[in-house]
Amino acid sequence: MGTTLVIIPTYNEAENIEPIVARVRSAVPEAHVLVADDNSPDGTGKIADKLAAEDDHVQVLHRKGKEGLGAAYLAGFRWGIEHGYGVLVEMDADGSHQPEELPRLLTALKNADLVLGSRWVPGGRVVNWPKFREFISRGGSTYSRLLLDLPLRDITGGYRAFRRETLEGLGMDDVASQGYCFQVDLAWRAMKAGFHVVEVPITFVERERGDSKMSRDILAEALWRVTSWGVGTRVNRVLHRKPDQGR
Ligand SMILES: Nc1nc2c(ncn2[C@@H]2O[C@H](COP(=O)(O)OP(=O)(O)OP(=O)(O)O)[C@@H](O)[C@H]2O)c(=O)[nH]1
Ligand SMILES: [Mg+2]
Repeated sequence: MGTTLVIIPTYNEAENIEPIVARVRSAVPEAHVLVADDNSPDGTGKIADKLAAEDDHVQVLHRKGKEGLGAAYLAGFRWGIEHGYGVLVEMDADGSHQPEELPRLLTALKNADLVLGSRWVPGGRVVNWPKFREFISRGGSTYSRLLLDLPLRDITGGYRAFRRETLEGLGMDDVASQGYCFQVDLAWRAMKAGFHVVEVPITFVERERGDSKMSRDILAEALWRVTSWGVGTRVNRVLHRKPDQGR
């Protein structure tokens, strides 16, 4: 499948970046790491530079300012594809996505085009997550599943492994979603493009250090985009229905 690049987007993760990179390096020593930092005011980018100077498997993509998770991942994916990586992994910096589970995702990718680390399939779980977060997350996945007709349980999760061909084939160039809905967008595009998407159970651990970037705006973006995609698809289906269909 080629070399794996683990992309870790960061915004103010100074306390988390060093331990997470160390865990990735020891869990999957052959993988490379790309930290995609949005010029974090807390100096995360400088710490990442230090890690990169000490380890040739670690690189840093410095971006000019906070532009959202989606934009950081798209830049990271493009960087990875340009540099010839065969597998591109999404992973949060805050320890919620355990690097020790990455070998299982990579094994599953041998028979898939995209692997989703999933909290909501049998064997998946969340640790220390407040009930309201679980409610929002499960609700978001259920809503997206029903509206977009997706046979997936965890559509908003951000622990994923893509084959490069999947990213090249799902039409990255016009992705505008930024927050959680970026994850829904990519999963939906991959399914629509006919790729084989597989869910692997993970144990998602609530962040212990640093601040959440979750916001009302991010939730609102997900809600309106998913709703408009779902409604748009249904309207299109009705408009383009042939006379003998729908009976
Ligand atoms: N580069 C970049 N990274 C971001 C941005 N927003 C969030 N991130 C990173 O994306 C990952 C996920 O963000 P979190 O704040 O952990 O979001 P969350 O997991 O929903 O929130 P918590 O449950 O509180 O952890 C973390 O590694 C963040 O540092 C951004 O605008 N730019
Ligand atoms: Mg988090």
